[in-house]
Amino acid sequence: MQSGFVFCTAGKFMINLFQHLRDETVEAPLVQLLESVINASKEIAFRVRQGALAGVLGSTQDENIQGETQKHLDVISNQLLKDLLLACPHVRAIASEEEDTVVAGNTTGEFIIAFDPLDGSSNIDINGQIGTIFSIYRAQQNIAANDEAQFHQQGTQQACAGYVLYGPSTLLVITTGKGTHAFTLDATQGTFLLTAKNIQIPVDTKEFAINMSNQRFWSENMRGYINDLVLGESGQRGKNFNMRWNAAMVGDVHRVISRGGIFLYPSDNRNPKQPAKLRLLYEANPMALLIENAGGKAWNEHQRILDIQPQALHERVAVILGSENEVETCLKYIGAKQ
Ligand code: AFP
Repeated sequence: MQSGFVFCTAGKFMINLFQHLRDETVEAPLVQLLESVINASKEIAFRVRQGALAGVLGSTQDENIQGETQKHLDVISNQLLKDLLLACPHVRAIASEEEDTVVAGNTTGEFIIAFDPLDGSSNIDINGQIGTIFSIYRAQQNIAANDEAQFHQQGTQQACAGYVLYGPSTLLVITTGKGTHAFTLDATQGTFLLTAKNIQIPVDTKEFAINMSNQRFWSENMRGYINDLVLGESGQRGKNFNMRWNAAMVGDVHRVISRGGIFLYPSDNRNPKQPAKLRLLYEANPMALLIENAGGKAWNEHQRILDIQPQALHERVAVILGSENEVETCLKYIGAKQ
């Protein structure tokens, strides 16, 4: 393990991730598990930076269990995380967007981890934002390592959640329950350095993120809410809103965490078998914990995301998260009882 303070390229002494985790008195097994996630993400970041030179662009011939075509980088990222996590003695089981079922690890491991190895796959080939999202829970003693019931824990039980955003710089945003913090990868030293401590999301916003092309499939109430945002000063909201959409939750949530906003992926009636798009275990729950620990709010259309009792490994939920007052306004429009 490296020493806690690093002289970074900007010429300042900064706290590295592992010193920060020691300051937060995070237990050693969890720190070791996080080291595996970090090592995998640094490998992924390197390949992302190399792009076509690393031969990581393009699609495979395969589909994952969700019926989505896998990209080479999805498969590579999943394999890197899987190999490093299964080699960690503290991991009892893993669940991944790219794995049909739970993969058992060490039967005495204290933790389980769910992850989306490469969120925003459609951005890979256009050099856009992509990321890795993860969610860590304590393993349940009376349940077998390969039993998916290990993962049927509410989001409130997460011991740690985070994402690594592979953008112009590589960022780790993480919470172990004591605030949400951001670390920037100093590529010259291979070290994540603390660059934003105790992030606080503004309670109000004038920015929203939603895939507008789906509006004909939303509920009437959701259409009404978005319509009033679009009407701006001329509508009943009385202020103008701006719209942004990255098509990678990790990029959109990072913007919300950085400067406020509301991010929505509502339920829709495009496909009766799939009333929502985002996955509870490795997209909605970790993002909800990061958002709440930064002072924001994260709901589906009926309840707090972190209170949802998971029923299945790859289940999907509607997501409305971000600046507290705006999320509450949206929930009023759609008739959610808060
Ligand atoms: P992948 O996990 O398959 O890369 O999908 C990304 C995603 O689940 C999420 O990150 C985005 O918010 C959303 O899909 C984008 O969906 P649209 O295709 O509707 O823009």
